[in-house]
Amino acid sequence: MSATLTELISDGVVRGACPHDCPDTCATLVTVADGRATRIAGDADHPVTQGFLCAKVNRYLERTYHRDRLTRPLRRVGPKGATGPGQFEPVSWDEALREIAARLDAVRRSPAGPQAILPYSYAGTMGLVQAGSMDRRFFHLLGASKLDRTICSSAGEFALKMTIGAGLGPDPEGVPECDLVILWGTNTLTSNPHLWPFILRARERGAPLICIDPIRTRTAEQCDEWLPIQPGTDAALALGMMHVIFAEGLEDGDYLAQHTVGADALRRRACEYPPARVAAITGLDAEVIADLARRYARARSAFVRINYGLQRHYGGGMAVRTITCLAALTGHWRHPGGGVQLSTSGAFAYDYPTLRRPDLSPPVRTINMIRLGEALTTPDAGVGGPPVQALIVYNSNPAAVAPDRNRVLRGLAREDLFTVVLEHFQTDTADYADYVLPATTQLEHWDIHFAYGHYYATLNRPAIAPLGECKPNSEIFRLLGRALGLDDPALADDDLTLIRQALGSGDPRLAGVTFERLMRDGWARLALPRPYLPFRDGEFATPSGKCELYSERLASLGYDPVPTYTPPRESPATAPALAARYPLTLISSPRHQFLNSTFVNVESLRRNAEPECRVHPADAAPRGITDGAPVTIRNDRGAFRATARVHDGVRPGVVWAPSIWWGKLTGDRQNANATTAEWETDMGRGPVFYDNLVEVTPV
Ligand SMILES: Nc1nc2c(c(=O)[nH]1)N[C@H]1C(S)=C(S)[C@@H](COP(=O)(O)OP(=O)(O)OC[C@H]3O[C@@H](n4cnc5c(=O)[nH]c(N)nc54)[C@H](O)[C@@H]3O)O[C@H]1N2
Ligand SMILES: Nc1nc2c(c(=O)[nH]1)N[C@H]1C(S)=C(S)[C@@H](COP(=O)(O)OP(=O)(O)OC[C@H]3O[C@@H](n4cnc5c(=O)[nH]c(N)nc54)[C@H](O)[C@@H]3O)O[C@H]1N2
Ligand SMILES: [Mo]
Repeated sequence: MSATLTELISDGVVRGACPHDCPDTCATLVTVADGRATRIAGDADHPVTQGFLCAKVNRYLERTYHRDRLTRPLRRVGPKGATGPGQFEPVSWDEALREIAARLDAVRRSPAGPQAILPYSYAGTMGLVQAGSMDRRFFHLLGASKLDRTICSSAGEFALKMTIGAGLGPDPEGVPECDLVILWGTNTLTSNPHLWPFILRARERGAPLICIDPIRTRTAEQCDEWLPIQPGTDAALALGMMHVIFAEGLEDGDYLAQHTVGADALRRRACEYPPARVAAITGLDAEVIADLARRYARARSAFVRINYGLQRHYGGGMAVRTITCLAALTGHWRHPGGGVQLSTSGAFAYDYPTLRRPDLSPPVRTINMIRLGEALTTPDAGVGGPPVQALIVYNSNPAAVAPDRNRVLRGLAREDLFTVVLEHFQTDTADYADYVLPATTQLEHWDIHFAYGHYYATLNRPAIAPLGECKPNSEIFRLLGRALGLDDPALADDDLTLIRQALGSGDPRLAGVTFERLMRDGWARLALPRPYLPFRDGEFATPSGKCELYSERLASLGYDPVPTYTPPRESPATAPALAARYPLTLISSPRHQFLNSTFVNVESLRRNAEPECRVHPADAAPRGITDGAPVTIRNDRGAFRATARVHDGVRPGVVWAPSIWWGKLTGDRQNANATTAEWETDMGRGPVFYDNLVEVTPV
């Protein structure tokens, strides 16, 4: 593989893809001189990237050439979890691979068997080569436990599947033509900034911008209206809107009749949610709710962007399902920009089965990644079968990002757990590793990307040679496979072969999206109209072919088949006894300058920053919290410290701690996940990071 890799690297401008977990998946241009990357920029010709990168990825070279980059394999010599010099010693790749293989082989051959080995990965890179092919083949052939990768989007994905059949939504390129924008549980300017220019064009043509968020984020500040909803109550708001729409005959009867099933059942359900009741649940005025419903229904083409904020609560799945039904009620799917967008990834018909080869796996148990703490601290891993004895982490930093952090750390600290971490940096997780293996960054390896906020495929070409002894994940798994004596030909495919396999599904949406074209242009639009209106004529990807307002499948799975409001687990209204001790809801959504826990160690992005917590003046005063004072945020699961920012840009009763800090880079070595729970959402087994009651006290 390295032969093709080096042959294709040369000075000049190299086309790539931003690897990060973000809807925008930008097309990048990396300038290389004397083998060193000197500049990274967004491709001005790409219709969504439009020539700019975000605050973080503009610093990608600083991150890549960071003095702390891991460049050699390391073996632990100090105690688990400690940090600093003398913790690890360098070893050769040969030694590291041999020793890791011997340990994994011993687990595999023990009575516990290969299921005692657990992979742990998420979306440090979203590329299919480095995050969804050779890794999977390796673990399947090993017979390791499977990981349910739920930590971000599974509640909403499941809800979309049950309602519209797939992760499809309005094309951003149609957004300028919409006449109303609702940013619902999303901080667009921080987490999806390349959507913003399209929204501004809609506003220039007269579309008002409404933001529904308990926090007055930088996005809410830029909108025309901010509706500070009580967290976790979005489904109730959507049902209240439906109530008004049906009661006033504002629905699109034609679209309902032709392209939905269950309109009558939904109408009956909506009857149960008059604005006065919804006002009591959501904390918004009844008139505001009715007015929102009327403006939404009277719009010809309203663009609703839901993102992940409203999914991080117990009722997150139902919330996504319910809001998604609004667009069918009003027929907004008919027009450019109209509809509800959560994801566009369902259009990327790459050949996932060939990449991942699920057929190579014996029947094994599955462990939900958001229950890592339980999996590592329970004899049967919480699901039955052997305890987890070996953990292989890549593309993720669970010691910082997983819920119930203290339990996760207790698990990672187990002396009898063998842990390998593939990383760029010595993260909180890497501090618990027995071996740390240095991985390449996006500048140093091949990959191919889908997107979840637009309809363009992107190729990533390596711009520079791997730093030091770094290797791509794909290569590390090939080498580990060889060291373990796994000789299946599936482990022999090189990275370019994997890319060609991804493109080889034969699906018409990939027509013309060829390797050669991607090599030339860097990116290509899927073979879809521009803008793409996925449900203009119905054609939903559900069993009925319609938008399933009533879902047989949900009924058979034991769910309410009709959209409903599922309250949060932890809120003053639903858990009054708990709220008497912990009255505030903590939202730990992304900090503008970080990408989950990535970039936290990049100095220019952390300059002068410290963990912060926004508290409303009405909550601060009775607690004696003053602006700038250190506070402790706690509940029964744990505690962390932050500096209070007393600020009216948050709903009273809600506090905001922008995240996700590395524990080791804070004063108390903690972060917001000390307080979050391992509960699963109503659907999709997703996390409930923001369904989290706490108390805040001055230190
Ligand atoms: N800069 C930056 N960009 C990112 C990321 C990052 O860490 N940093 N992370 C990336 C990833 S992995 C993801 S999943 C996305 C996430 O990005 P978003 O989907 O935007 O999700 P969040 O930031 O989790 O939440 C968005 C907003 O939802 C609000 N919110 C919380 N609870 C509720 C609720 O119950 N109802 C409503 N209406 N709003 C609520 C929060 O206050 C927050 O402002 O962003 C991606 N982009
Ligand atoms: N409290 C709280 N917790 C949250 C969230 C929240 O909003 N609040 N958000 C949740 C969400 S939405 C998500 S998606 C998860 C994200 O959780 P993770 O997917 O774990 O994301 P990151 O924290 O960015 O960690 C990714 C790691 O992968 C590494 N990496 C990147 N590229 C490569 C590569 O090519 N090879 C290897 N080996 N490593 C690589 C990076 O260096 C980084 O340390 O966190 C979740 N946790
Ligand atoms: Mo995410």
